[in-house]
Amino acid sequence: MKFKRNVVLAVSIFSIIVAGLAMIEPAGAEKQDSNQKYKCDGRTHCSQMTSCEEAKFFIKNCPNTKMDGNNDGIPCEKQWCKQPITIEKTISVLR
Ligand SMILES: [Ca+2]
Repeated sequence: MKFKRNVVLAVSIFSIIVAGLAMIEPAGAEKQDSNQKYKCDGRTHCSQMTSCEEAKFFIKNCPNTKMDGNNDGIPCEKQWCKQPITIEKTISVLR
């Protein structure tokens, strides 16, 4: 009788551990998802982007993007990834 009770106890402890692990795992998966901020969803144009970062992700990872016309690796220079027209340059012109 006593032995059986121990088995029951062991089984319930085991299932608590399993349940615990099951709870941990989705949390880990969620973390991975948040690393992957963007995903290819068929958008190809700068006007459909919301940031330079997003546009960069798309030209790197997604097919058929039309956001880097001059192929310099920087998408959407006009809308999102504005080249910093440096203050230094402006100053040197003023000088
Ligand atoms: Ca470009």
